[in-house]
Amino acid sequence: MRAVFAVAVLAFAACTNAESTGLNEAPPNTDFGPAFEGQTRAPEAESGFDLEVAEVAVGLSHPWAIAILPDGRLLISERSGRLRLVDHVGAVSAPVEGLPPVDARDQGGLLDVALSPNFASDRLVYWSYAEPRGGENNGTSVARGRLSEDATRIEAATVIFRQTPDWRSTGHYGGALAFDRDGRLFIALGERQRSRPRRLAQDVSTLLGKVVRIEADGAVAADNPFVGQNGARGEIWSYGHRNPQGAAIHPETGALWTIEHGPQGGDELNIAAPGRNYGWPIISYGEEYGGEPIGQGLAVREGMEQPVYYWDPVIAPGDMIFYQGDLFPWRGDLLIAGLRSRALVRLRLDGARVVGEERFDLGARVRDVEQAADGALWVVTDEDDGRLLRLTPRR
Ligand SMILES: [Ca+2]
Repeated sequence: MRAVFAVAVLAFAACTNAESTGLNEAPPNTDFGPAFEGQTRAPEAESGFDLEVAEVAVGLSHPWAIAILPDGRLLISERSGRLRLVDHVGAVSAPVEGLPPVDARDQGGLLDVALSPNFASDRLVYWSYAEPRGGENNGTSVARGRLSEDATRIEAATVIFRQTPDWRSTGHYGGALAFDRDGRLFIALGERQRSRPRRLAQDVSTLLGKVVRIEADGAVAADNPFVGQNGARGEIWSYGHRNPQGAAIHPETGALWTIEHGPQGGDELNIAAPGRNYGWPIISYGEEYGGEPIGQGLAVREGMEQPVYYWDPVIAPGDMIFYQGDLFPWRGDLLIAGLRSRALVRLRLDGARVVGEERFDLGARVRDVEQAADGALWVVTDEDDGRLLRLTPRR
């Protein structure tokens, strides 16, 4: 079955080449130095090959996320609010029915999609989205529902989580979803971009600029760090985040790694540990878009966590995975969808340290990356005429 899949894709798809390019040598926007060696600008890690890029599907409207079904078909969210099923030859389905309305303006819409860890038996699909909350207000919400046997509709869609407070903003929703090994769901949440709500990333009585952790049915996970603390929300796992659109569970440690957009400079890779403060908007390796400092212009403060790695200039990260296949010689590496960098970004890791970086130029904003069962990579491009690409090593 898998071999047929590969042959069919190669027979139907137009193939091009994506080169391994050098790193961005442009000067940083800020004068900050790293807090430890290797925290930024790791040496280039050259794989020694380019990527074969097969264009498997086109015509997707700003696709955001890919979830791979057990049979190899793909569920793909479009920011405009539609969920599509894409089959093994790239045929795109009519929109899957049964999703609640989304507020599809600017950065908002239908965002991440994740399958239940028990999907083979419960067929539950989880998705994050910008939920209209009345007037011009909205907020990031997560719903789940059962994918019908014929995969044409979501049955019994239920909202299991709502970020509060609502805000009148169309930016910084975050939205990344990741199930931990115990079947609990992490949701990474942005701080809604405007100057007032962004300060609330430091306020644990709100859910702006947080990573939260809930049971699969939406209940607060009882062992969360702020459970039982007066004035704090029990959903919170970690805080001080800006706009995290990527999350992945480390395959060996089980820890949650997140990646978030910085301002001008200051994209961050973090290991999100329970109860910890990741600093935004008190510390950052970036600056305001006009060049002014963020707050007091600090990158380090006691009691606030340092990123594992940061970028200045930014790559603008979408989602990411830890590569676990054999098709590429990259087992354990982090593969990151690069939006502004228009690249697949690879980080070579040594434990919790980044020891090398490589970029493959895909010539378009890359929103999501997933690993197929055969080790090939699926990516989607954030375009009006968004594309589903299958990447393999070109040797
Ligand atoms: Ca931070």
